[in-house]
This record gives sequence, C-alpha cells and structure tokens, in this order.
Amino acid sequence: MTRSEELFSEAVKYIPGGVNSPVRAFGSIGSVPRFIKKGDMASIWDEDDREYIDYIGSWGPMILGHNHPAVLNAVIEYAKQGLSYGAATKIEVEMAKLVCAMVPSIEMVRMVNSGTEAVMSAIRTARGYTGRDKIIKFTGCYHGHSDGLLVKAGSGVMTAGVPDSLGVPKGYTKDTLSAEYNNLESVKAHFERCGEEIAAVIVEPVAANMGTVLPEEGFLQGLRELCTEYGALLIFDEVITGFRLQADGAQGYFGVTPDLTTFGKIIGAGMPVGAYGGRREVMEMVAPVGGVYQAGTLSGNPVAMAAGFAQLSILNSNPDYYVKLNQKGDSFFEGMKDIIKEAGLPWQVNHIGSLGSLFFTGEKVRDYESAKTSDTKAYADYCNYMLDHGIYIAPAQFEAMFISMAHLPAQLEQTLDVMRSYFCR
Ligand code: KE4
Repeated sequence: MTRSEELFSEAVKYIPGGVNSPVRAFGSIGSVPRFIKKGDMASIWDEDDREYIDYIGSWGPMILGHNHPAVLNAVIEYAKQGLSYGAATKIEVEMAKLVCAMVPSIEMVRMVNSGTEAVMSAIRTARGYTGRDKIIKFTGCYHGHSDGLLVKAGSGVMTAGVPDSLGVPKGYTKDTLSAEYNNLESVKAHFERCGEEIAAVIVEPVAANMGTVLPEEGFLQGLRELCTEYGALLIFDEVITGFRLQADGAQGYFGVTPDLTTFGKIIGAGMPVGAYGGRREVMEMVAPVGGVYQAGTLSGNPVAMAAGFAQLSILNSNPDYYVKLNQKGDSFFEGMKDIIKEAGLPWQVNHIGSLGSLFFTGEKVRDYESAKTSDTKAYADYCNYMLDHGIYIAPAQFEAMFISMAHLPAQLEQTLDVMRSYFCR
C-alpha cells in the first residue's frame, strides 16, 4: 500500500469522501488521490516522495510557482507579528490600493475569504444597487457553491433555474436564469422577457469550469451592451482569469469593462482570499456605508494580505512577466495540438495564455453542450497515465491546466514527451 492509499483509507473515515473539496477525491478518474506534502517552483511531492510537474497549482493561485521566496518571506514576517486581529490593518489598505491600481474598473474593493464568498457578495450588491432580483448565469460556468448559483438550466434556456444540488430550496434558485455561453440570443431572450427584473449577468469571461472555453468575437461586448441597455450590472467572475491573463485580467485582455469583478486564487497566492470590487457608486452600497450587508471574521486577514500583496506586486512590477508566461503557454498548448495531430486524433485543445484544456471530443468546444460530448473515460485513462509518469493534471475532464512562471522549458518539454508517449504509442 502507498502512503497516499493508507492516508486516503484513514481520511474517508473522518472527512466526507476523504477530501475537503470534491474534485480532490479523484473520483472521476477512478484512482486514489495523491496526498501532497510539499511544493517548490513547478514541482510537488506526494507522501511517497514521488515528484510531479504540477499543472494544477492549487487550481490557479500558484502563478509564480510554489514557495516563491517573496511570498514565503512576507507570510513569515507578518505571521511573526500576529495572525489576526479582527481590526483594520495597514496591509489591507495597501492591498486595496494595489488591486485598484492593477484593474482600472475597480474603484473600491472588499476582501473576503473565497471566490464563493466574493461572488455571493457581488450578486447581493448588484441586487441591492438595482433593486432587482433576477440574475443570469451561463450553463457550464461555475461561480462557487452559494445556493442561488447551484443551478442546472431547466429544459431549454427559458426555464427558471432548478437546483443542481440537494439541500437548495427551489426558492433560492427561482431568480437564477440560465443562458448558453457564446449565445447572445439566449441572453437577449431573457432581457426581452423580463429585462426590468434582471439585476445582473454573471459570466466567466473565459470559462474554465467546463474545461477552458473562450468567448467568441462579440460575446462579451454583447453582454456589456445588453446590461447597459436594460440597466443591469455586468459581473465578470475573474476568480480564475484575474491577474492570470494579464495584470487587469480578462477585462483588460478583451477590452470589455464590467460593473463588478470577483477575484480569488491568485489574489491570495495560496492563502484564503477572495475579493469583489467595481464602480464606487455600486460598492458604496456595501455595509457599513450602504445597506448591503456583508461581513467576515478573517476578511482581509493580514497574513493572507501579505501573501497576496507580495504576489501581486511581483506580477505588477513588470508586464514582461505576462508576455513571457503567455508565450510559454501558447507554445506549450500548440505543442499539445501538434502531438494530437501527429497521432491522427480528433481531440480538441482550447487555450489562452497560461490556461488551457484538452477535450476528448472531435467537436469544437464552444459551450457546455459541446464540452459534454467529451469522452470522460478516455480522459480518465490519459490522466492516470500522466500521473503515473510524474505529470500532475486535473483529475477531471471539465477543469483546466495552469502553467506558472516557474515551469521550466525542460519541464514543459518533458510533459509533451510523456503526452507523445501516450498518444503515439
Ligand atoms: P472558491 O470558493 O473555490 O475559492 O471559488 C469558487 C469559484 C468561483 N468562480 C470561479 C470562476 C471558480 O473557478 C471558482 C472555483 N474553481 C474551482 C476549480 N474549478 C475550485 C476548485 C475546487 O472546487 O476545489
């Protein structure tokens, strides 16, 4: 028995599924999760001392790689002063100013502890600001696990959402409308039917929770125009794309300005941080200034702020970092495409900068329906092979690969060689 197997058999007795987040259980690839004990740069080690090249990076936060000295030293320095006060601190002001400097659409920002909390709070703020109840989300986009967002579109896109999880009362999702990604008509239909009731449209500007799906030409701009026309707020959920595609995220990359933006992952550098921010007149709805209540014991925790501030400061210090990271990503994912072509396979590779996904389908993946044509069993076989050959990728087809600044050319080459050995065997 490996140490991971021993630990997993212990874990399942005390933690649901043995994990603190479902995807970590490796359920969809039918194998035992690797229990990770250490990370450094682009590598992680499991409890059996096996090394992997890491393409999850804690699902996005580790854009500088694991254990970056500037982040680690900041955490140690702040932890030595004290872990938490539940009081205002200087580092929170510095962090808020840095986020506002990096993302022009953000005039004010509130820190929370996760992407889920950021999205939940942004939606409450949009509802408070507009006085409206309904929201539109897109099938296949994931915005954390707050009740109103755990929605499966009913048949067709005109049905009010039905809960996608046990324990969510229908009343919590009746105001959540579903539309189809890259399909502006499906959004227009909602606005034409009940536009004056719609508080916000929330979208992943690059979807990365049905695998990576890029917005087609005009999609994001079309959402912007519809929201402006009907007085609804446009919320970009940049929990994954924020500070990844470039300093000002997908909104900068695509040149579309949302009213509110949510962040997570990179903003905390591996510590639990989420944030939501946007136009001052909207954010001043938030308590204690306005009537939208939101609070949190560890919001803006100084040690977490120090970690995030150190990471964002590095990312903000030199735009060349993103140029190099995105070039690295482009050449890696194009290398993947070449291998698939060499092997005469029809699989699809969607990618943008350091984010991408391989879909086991011959269909172009542009929305949830087309993503769902992927062969998840074929993905499971591929994923297990990669894990057995020291490459740590998402244990689920509908996730993304994340490349960091720490991934060395030799490691990317080695990864492509392992892929080639799988697909061209
Ligand atoms: P968290 O509550 O997990 O910090 O963030 C929720 C969230 C919100 N918005 C987007 C676009 C997200 O991708 C996420 C969380 N992403 C998943 C990975 N697909 C987190 C990994 C997990 O659930 O364990």
